[in-house]
Amino acid sequence: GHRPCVVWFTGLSGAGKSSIANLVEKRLHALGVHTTLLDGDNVRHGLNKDLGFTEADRVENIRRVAEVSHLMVCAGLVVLVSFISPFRSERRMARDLVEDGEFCEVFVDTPLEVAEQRDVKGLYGKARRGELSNFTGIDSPYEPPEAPEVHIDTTATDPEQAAQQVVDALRRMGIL
Ligand code: GGZ
Repeated sequence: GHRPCVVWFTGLSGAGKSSIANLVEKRLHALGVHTTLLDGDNVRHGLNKDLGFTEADRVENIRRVAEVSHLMVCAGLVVLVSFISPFRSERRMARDLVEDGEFCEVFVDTPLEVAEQRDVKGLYGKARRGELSNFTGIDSPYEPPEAPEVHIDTTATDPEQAAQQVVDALRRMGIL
């Protein structure tokens, strides 16, 4: 058996949060763990489709995601959450909604230069050209976690190794 928890991935656009979260989910399924994954793709097109990328909208985006995560933890799931979630105060709020030891913050640490260099979706280019405003790292802030349960340096760790680090942390925490 396993205990429910929130695994909260934070990092810049293009840092690799969703890739790692998907690999963690695969590993958890292989262990028979019931999971759910919340990310921009399934939340910003539905529940949060009224929200954009101003500071107020990001705060509300994360507040709703934190509340949904809480509900899903109460239903017994391991909830994988993958959003930039740029502000410490909202990540703190998400943590405080669940019991002690039920929140695993994963900092997917990719330097801005590296994410911008990759620019998989061309969004950094648009932001630099002024075609997209309030872009995280360009003209909107990102506050790195001070004491995450897992800190992944993606310049030195491939996604499979990163996923293993998260699973190891869940073991240490007594979730698995
Ligand atoms: C940051 C933006 C923006 C702006 C669109 N700033 O790399 P992606 O495309 O797939 O992930 C980014 C995603 C960020 O949404 P989140 O809900 O995770 O953000 S937050 O937690 O701050 O609310 C990016 C895309 O949306 N995107 N415009 N201006 N990312």
